[in-house]
Amino acid sequence: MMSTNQVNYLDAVVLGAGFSGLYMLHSLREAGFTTRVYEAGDGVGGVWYWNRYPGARCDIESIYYNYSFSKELYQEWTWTSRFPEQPEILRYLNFVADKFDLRRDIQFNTRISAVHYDETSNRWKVQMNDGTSVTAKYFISGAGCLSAANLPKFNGLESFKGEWYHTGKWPQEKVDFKGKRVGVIGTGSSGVQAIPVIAKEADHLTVFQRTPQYTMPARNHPYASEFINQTKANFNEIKRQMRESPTGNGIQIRTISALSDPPEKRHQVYEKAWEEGGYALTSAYYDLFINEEANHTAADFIRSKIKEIVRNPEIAEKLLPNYYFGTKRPILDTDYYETFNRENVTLVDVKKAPIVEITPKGLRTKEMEYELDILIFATGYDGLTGPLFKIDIRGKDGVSLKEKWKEGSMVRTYLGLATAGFPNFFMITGPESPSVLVNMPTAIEQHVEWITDCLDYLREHNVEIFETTVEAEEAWSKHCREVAEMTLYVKTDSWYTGANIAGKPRSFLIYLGGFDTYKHKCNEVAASGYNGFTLSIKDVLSEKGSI
Ligand code: NA7
Repeated sequence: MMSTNQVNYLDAVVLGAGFSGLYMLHSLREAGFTTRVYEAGDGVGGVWYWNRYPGARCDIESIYYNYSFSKELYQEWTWTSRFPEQPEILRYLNFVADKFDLRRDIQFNTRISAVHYDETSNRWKVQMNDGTSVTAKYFISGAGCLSAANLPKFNGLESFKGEWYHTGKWPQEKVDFKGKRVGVIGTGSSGVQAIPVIAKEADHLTVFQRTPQYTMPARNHPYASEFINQTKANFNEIKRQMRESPTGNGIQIRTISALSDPPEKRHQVYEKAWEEGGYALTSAYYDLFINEEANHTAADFIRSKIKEIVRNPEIAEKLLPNYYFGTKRPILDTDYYETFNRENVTLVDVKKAPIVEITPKGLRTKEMEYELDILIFATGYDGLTGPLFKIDIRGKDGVSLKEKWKEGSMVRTYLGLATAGFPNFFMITGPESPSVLVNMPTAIEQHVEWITDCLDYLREHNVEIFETTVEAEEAWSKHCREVAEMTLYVKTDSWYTGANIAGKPRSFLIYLGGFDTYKHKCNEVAASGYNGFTLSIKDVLSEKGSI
């Protein structure tokens, strides 16, 4: 049941009812904080509520892509297959909401539009789009990393007579492709997942590809009941793998270099990984994303697979990627390259002949016009900072987060959890935390638990204002950039670097030092009594250590 009763004051306001918001609510409520979640959608799920496009599924194995905080929950829920589809993940999150009776403290259909810090009362004033507002001591963002859809500016879109959709804002009703001429712009994870499914149903599918991608077979399969039983019996070990590994998802990265194996042996390793499916190939050698030569070996292998699978050599050629493998998110697919062997699928290279405009009848590139009934934008997201910038968040002196982080790509956070000038504000999986490059539910649980422990500490020590210092965030941001510079990730334009959004300053906003290392650092900070933060009791500002 949806909660609508108006409240005036809360200990904590949480934005969003996805993986982050649901656990944050549960955790804070258990710790005795009055908490409410505000959610724009009419149900729980966050990114899994909005991403309903055909073929949408997770690229992390389901037995790891879930919460590990409750053994009972893990025993009660049963995944049906290796890589869960969107409806199943959404059912899981609804199950969680019901099990922990979360809905009574979630206000749906309510978008938070502005959040302003009032320095006289040391409280956040949270403004909703329906005109109501609430005051809270803490503001916690569970906005996620990929929730601000990117719809690039295409001239003439408003003139299009057909239907059009963005994969990140898919309608609840089924979109019928039967007998239709469909166009898909974009071949990232969303496009690659949707294309094979739509191709089977549509009369004709035209794929507008700007950058060919590396994608690997997911090899999804239903789980046998013995496997599920064994997994549930091994809960403690699964939890340990999630919470204590560099990736947070049980994937073991082999500790040898791709260059230490002779070519035939390496080929066998890659073949085996290709057959195993999932991210086995990305973890075949430890240096694939830090050594150019090592990277080339994996890239060459995938290119050879594309040429093997795609029968028409001209089409295969167009599908060959030529950036560093893995530096745009590596994709898992089901029959993606095979789809280009179908008679009803056309691949258009829009790097060679760019899109000029959307017309009433379809889409015109520099070369020709394509007539379409349905146009799908699989054009991605304004990642990491985009979800936060959708809200007018203002800290001390009325400075907005957007203003603070705008100048010369000056995103600065301490541990991706907090930013100076914004007291009592926490970001779950914020910029400069490991977030999207580890298993998201694991990253989320770690942040939620750290924040809950922190609030508990602040309550116990009568702390009114908790704020990171400029020095701490400068040092952390510098460290993040230095780690990123040691990798190949920074050499490619991608949503990781912000390069996919026109005018967005380029910087790498994900901590690449590994989840285990990161968690250790966060724990150290907490154990020190929050080194790097200023804690103020009532009106007396005191550096850490003086409380
Ligand atoms: P992505 O991975 O950002 O992919 C977006 C795709 O759209 C990509 O192929 C882009 O080409 C293409 N694109 C974007 N703008 C344009 C324009 N103007 N013209 C033509 N093509 C364009 O988003 P996804 O939704 O697929 O995946 C996002 C994440 O969700 C994914 O990484 C997983 O973590 C889950 P480009 O490569 O920029 O040339």
